[in-house]
Amino acid sequence: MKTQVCIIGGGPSGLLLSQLLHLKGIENIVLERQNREYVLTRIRAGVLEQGFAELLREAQCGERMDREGELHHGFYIAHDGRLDRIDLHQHSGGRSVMVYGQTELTRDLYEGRDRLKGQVIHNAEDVQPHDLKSAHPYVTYRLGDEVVRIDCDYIVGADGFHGVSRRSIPKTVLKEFEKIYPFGWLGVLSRTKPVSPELIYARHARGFALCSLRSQVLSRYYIQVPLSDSVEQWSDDDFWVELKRRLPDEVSQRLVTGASIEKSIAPLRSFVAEPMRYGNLFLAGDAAHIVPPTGARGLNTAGSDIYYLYHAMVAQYHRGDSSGLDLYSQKALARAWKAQRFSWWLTTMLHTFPEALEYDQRLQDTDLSYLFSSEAAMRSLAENYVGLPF
Ligand code: RFL
Ligand code: PHB
Repeated sequence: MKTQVCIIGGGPSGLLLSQLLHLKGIENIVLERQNREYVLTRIRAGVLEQGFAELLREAQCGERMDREGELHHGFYIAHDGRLDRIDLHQHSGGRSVMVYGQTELTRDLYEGRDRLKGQVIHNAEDVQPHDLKSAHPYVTYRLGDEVVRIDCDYIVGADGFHGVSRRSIPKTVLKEFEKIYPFGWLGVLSRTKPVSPELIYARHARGFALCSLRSQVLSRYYIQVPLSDSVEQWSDDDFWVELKRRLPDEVSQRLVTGASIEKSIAPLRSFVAEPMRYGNLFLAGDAAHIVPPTGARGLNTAGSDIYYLYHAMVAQYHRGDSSGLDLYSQKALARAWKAQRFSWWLTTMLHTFPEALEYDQRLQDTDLSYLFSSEAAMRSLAENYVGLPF
């Protein structure tokens, strides 16, 4: 087979790029290891920045998001038994975020691909990029007993943190930066009315908690747990009891509990791989960088990679201008590192660290009290949370 751009990974990054390129007449094929149902059962992100939402609209996949998603102008930080609100709208010059689940937007992107008759190949096994440094790279994969080869101009590695793309860059070229946190998030999805119309990030001596939502009838809650915990150890009842303990009384008293419809633990990790281009392979999204979910940056940073890559490829194919592709790694990394900094800062301020010095705890207290005493600090938080410009 032959195409212009071969995209490895049919998660949100790969699908969004595929859809955008297709709309500009650039041929592409997406190779996804899993089947569609599997991809659509992963419950992940919930908060989209405006730039991401605009990109979805440009991809002609934003209609349901605009109908069913919720615009949020602020969120709360709970600490010391009280609730303080961050007014995103006020502190970011009128911007806001969209609460719309990653599962839903991935479904919308698949429907977009179907509508345009885009090529998404599921159950592609042993996907392998080849000849990355040549002008004629290619990708091989296996479907059952058949090995297929796709010749292309460019390969995009949008295959997430555990994908094959990053691993095909020689170790002598790739530099990896990593920070592993000594805890994870236990997440529960439940068909209950959310405890608050806006998100609540809670700092508590027993550990961090987050009250989020997917809609006014679907709640998403998280609590910080030790890395040694397993999901099986946590009954629904145990989860609700622990969550309530970490919330101010006024919130826990109105918390509606119910059966979990999904429960999972995600370890918290920061990771960046540099460079994001090797020859004619371009990494995008979680394949190149991941953040702890505290700042809601992961999917949004994947979105900014796609924005840069999409515009760079259009410039290359439509005008023969390769400057965007040449600058891709530099531009995408500059923004990704800012997301790293923000996620690290928010994670550090709001979580309980097992071996923390009393000194560190005092600094956390001071960080919070400074935040709520300073317009400038709140502006900085809001600016990062709604998304830095592309
Ligand atoms: P994905 O979603 O991991 O998709 C990669 C796809 O590639 C496929 N794949 C392969 N295909 C072919 N061959 C191979 N060898 C392959 N290896 C892998 C996989 O099957 C998969 O379908 O990466 P992508 O597209 O870059 O998207 C990134 C986002 O998924 C991620 O950044 C976010 O979910 C992070 N995140 C959040 N981000 C936000 O912006 N806002 C949030 O509120 C937010 N909350 C979260 C989150 C992530 C979480 N977890 C579980 C890590 C909350 C949580 C709990
Ligand atoms: C979520 O709803 O899953 C969510 C929201 C905000 C975050 C992380 C996760 O910071």
